[in-house]
Amino acid sequence: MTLIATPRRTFCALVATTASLLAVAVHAHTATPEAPAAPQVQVAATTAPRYAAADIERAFSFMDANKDGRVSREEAAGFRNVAKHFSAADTDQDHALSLEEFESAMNRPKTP
Ligand SMILES: [Ca+2]
Ligand SMILES: [Ca+2]
Repeated sequence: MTLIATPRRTFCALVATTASLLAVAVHAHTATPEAPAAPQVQVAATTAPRYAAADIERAFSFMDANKDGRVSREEAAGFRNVAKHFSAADTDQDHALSLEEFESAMNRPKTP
């Protein structure tokens, strides 16, 4: 009895195991569709001013040694980064930076 029953039981177990393996395989294959990519939430940080207006004004008046409301090239000379970008910041080409010019230069998005 046992000599006959044992192989059959083994066979049945093997079939059951194979079936469940197949089921798992099929399930794994069908149940994982490509999940749609989560929408990338663009943080508004790229458009928000990088410097607060108060900080801009403080820096501007610090550079504006003669307090005429403009930063001349001479006044900017002591500030390496400002001097370096002076021409680009001086959009009206009057050889002085207004607060508006300075502010827009400071908050201009960096281009690679
Ligand atoms: Ca000045
Ligand atoms: Ca100017």
